[in-house]
Amino acid sequence: GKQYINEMYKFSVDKLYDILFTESQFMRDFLEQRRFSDVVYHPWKKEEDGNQAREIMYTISLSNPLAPKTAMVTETQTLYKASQEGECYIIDAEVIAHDVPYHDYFYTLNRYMLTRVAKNKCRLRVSTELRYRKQPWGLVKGFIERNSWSGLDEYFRHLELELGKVAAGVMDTHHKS
Ligand code: YK8
Repeated sequence: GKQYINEMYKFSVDKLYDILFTESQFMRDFLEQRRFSDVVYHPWKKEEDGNQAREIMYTISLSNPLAPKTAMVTETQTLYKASQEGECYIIDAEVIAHDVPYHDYFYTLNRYMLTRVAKNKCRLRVSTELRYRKQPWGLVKGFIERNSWSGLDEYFRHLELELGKVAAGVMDTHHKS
């Protein structure tokens, strides 16, 4: 695995959750900048184990000569029941890129940990793992890893940059009073 973000922000943990995990203006703008299209959010649903899960679908555009120009992506997010409003949120996101070479071999698991530091201060940690459904041979594995890590590096560097621009109080939250 790899840790991509470990940052503090000067707003509440609930606001960070709203920014990243609701259909916020921030996310709309960010996904548009990354040229994600046809974004479809399915609602959160409670699972038997008490966690909540939802699916998000979108189309990404790629510039890799070996991949198609666009690919469909399914992102399944699980919000763990250990999460507590005002305190912490733990979300796993399993990301499957369809249509790309070797897509049936691997997927990406991103873990987001949002924690309260003070009333108007929070910390975000994001770590990532590549997971395999079938064991690829060495050459293919190297290929998958190189391409995935470079795409992930860029995505999270950009996300960190944009989050850094969010000032306290600029954005409105809607799930809180
Ligand atoms: C999420 C990991 C791999 C995939 C891609 C695969 C190419 C493979 C082709 C080779 C295109 C938003 C990535 C980067 C697409 C984007 C995914 C994002 C950034 C073998 C020839 C999408 C986080 C995320 C997770 C995994 C990323 C894919 O929120 O290289």
